[in-house]
Amino acid sequence: MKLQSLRRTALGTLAAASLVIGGAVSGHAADSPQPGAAAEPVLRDLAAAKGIYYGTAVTASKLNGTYGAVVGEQFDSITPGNEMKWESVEPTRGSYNWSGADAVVDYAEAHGQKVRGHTLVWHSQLPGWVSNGSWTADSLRTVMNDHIAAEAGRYKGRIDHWDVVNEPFNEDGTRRQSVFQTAIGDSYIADALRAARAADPTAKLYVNDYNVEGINAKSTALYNLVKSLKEQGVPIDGVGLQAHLILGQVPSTLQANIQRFADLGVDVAITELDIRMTVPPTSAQLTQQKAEYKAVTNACLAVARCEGVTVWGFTDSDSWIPDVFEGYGAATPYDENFQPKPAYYGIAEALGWSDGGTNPTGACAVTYTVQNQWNSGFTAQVTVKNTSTAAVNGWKLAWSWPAGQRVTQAWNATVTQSGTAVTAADAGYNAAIAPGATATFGFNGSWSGGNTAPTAFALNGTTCTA
Ligand code: 9MR
Repeated sequence: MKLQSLRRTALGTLAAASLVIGGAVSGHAADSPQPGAAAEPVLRDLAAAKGIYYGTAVTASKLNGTYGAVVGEQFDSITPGNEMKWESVEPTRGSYNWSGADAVVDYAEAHGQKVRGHTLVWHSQLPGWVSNGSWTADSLRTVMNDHIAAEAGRYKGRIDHWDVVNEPFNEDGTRRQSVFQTAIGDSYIADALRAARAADPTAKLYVNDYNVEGINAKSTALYNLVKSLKEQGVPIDGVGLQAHLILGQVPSTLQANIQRFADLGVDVAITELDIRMTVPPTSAQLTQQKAEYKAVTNACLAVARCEGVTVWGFTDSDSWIPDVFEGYGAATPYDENFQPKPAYYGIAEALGWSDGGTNPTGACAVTYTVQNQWNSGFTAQVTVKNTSTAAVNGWKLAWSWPAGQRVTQAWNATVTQSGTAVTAADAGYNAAIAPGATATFGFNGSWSGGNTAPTAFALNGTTCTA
């Protein structure tokens, strides 16, 4: 809360952002910004200046400490990851538990954020009394409408966007055979939208789905649904493209797809963006992920009716990916220690941020020297040279270990490691590197089996010559 009030002043924005970025790492000297240091980007402010929002899914119980501070600082929309789902709020018929959902809405209001309500009607995370009930069309429609009236009604006027219906389609564009589809039939979507409009007339009502980011059979089915709902006068305001993407597979038709929905007269949002990769990530993968986060953000910015982007968890420590896709992870813009990854800077760059001369061309050279090595440990020195013509003001140098080494102690930089991915951040007093100048830091590490040197380094998200 303190951070939030701080960020409302020009100086406060810089101070608070640095505090959050540095705050995860003990003793990061950048807690007080250095004179002349480039401001770390603040995604919510950058997004607002571009006319969109930038959001994240959150876990209500984590909204404190560094996690809560980053959410408040960086995002202007939040989506409860699980707390508004049917099984969470109405585990038995007519008896409600609003604690998690209330916490998210209260947090958003305290931090000047929008709320994306998620989700009213979905086949998954549905309590057994609904999914296993024996229903007629009328009896399930009543239950569904009552649920919508209770939940959307409780938060009336406080929710900006509702994912009213989630994931109604199969991959081939046929309707998913959920309990709602089988008991009520095709009309359940229109019924749900009408009930949501009645319960909360000011919330924008969305239908949300995955694998509908590019133009394909599923997104075309969604397109035809929206078209027909519009023709029938059913209240539908927007389409949510979840965007659970795989590195290297951002659909080339993303922008065209957003545009065709916009042309139907509805808004569009990217609602659950993450870009997963095999773990541990290499610095080349993280650099590619940066480009892909940037591309997705740019696709939204390119279409006037794209309202905003929500990442599905902002930190790798709060992502569903590792639990569901074995061998995959690193899908979000911050690492597990709340350190911004190159992806974060990719988003910021799409939103118009530039680091005011912080190595815009990525021209840098790194010398890595093992100075001393013993049976299980070693000491290394790293020198980063700014080979560009612009000053570097604040730096992070990333690399990944080829042989599973671990950094145990560092000097002249704050070093964090997640899996084999290492980030060395300037120590404050050495944040500025003039053109042609260098910064040097060192560390002790442990090794076993082999101690081969890293092959690639990236300075502030762009690759250096090694
Ligand atoms: O992030 C959610 C995770 O914590 C839950 O375990 C999971 C259960 O299905 O749901 C996740 O969120 C999903 C979202 O509600 C709808 N789109 C897919 C998301 C990832 O599974």
